Amino acid sequence: MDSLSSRVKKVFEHCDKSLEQIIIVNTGAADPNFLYLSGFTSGLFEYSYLLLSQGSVTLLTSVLEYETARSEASKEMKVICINSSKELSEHLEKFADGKKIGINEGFVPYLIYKGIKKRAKPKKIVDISDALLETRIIKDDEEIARIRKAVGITKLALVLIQKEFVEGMTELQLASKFDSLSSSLGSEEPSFKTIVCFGKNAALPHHFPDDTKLRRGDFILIDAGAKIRNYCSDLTRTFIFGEEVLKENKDYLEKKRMYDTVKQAQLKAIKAIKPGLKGKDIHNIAQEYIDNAFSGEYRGRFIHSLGHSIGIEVHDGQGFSPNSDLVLKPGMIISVEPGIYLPGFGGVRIEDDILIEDDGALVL
Ligand SMILES: [Mn+2]
Repeated sequence: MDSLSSRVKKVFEHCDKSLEQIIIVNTGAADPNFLYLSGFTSGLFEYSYLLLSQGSVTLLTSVLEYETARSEASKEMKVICINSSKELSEHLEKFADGKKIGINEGFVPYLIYKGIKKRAKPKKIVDISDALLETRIIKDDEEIARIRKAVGITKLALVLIQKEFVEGMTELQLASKFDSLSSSLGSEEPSFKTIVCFGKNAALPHHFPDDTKLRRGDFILIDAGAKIRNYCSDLTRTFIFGEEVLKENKDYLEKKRMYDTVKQAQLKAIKAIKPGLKGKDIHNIAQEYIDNAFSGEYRGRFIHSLGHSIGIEVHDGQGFSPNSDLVLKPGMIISVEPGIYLPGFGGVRIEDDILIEDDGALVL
């Protein structure tokens, strides 16, 4: 991993030059920036504060997390155990009194915000969520290694799971088999709730598995991810169940054609990825391919963005969407997931995670 101070330095580089201090609060809902800037891979750190300035990183935490923090903290981080509300106020005031401070407004509940204002007495509080996103969207070597490992596990699980397909099984049963397979391959937890769709359910991009039974000729769509030390993967595969005996079936040919169209759209998009292009340029390549295939038969059936940045969060900020002005840069990891959805019939989505390099995209 980059040293902690270099991550902090990068965040400040993306902020307004007049910003003096940053306070990252981890409440009940973990702020991914807290994980990014602390480097911690264990512990909940509820209501802990990271105090960042150009030259220092200080953690204020409770006795509950103190030992975890001490064992995981890099040598650049000062860890302080807070035992009372009064102590918290004292430390916040010492850090921020009269200064301009930055917070990540999306993760600071109003109650905590008021508390910071009252306790720390800053001159001004500004939102730095954009600077945090801009910093985190470029991955360092340690982050890339973790995501690669997570991707490897999910990819392998998506191959091995095919042995488990049995006529009559339910989506829930297959989802549970997938999760246990993924965990046996080393996933620390699913990066989101595993999506399994049979048949026409595959036309619903975020269908949750239920007791729908698998029938011959059905689409099987699985969208799933693993987590390694806080970092996510996100992949999708679509299969046609019992494909080998379906060759002359009319629906089978239609399904196969949908699949091939999505696959082509994905290949074209991946091939076009280059630093300097914008997120929307890549989305549009896939969109136009799908819209124009087979005299427009699938026009308007690709109904979401082509991809999203992946990291600590499975949707780690921006990506390939119709309006994305994100300028592509080496070190970004983004999913590429075109799809075609025909309500009442089924759907196909194929998703891989790519790393942008100097000369194009590397499929992880
Ligand atoms: Mn995705």
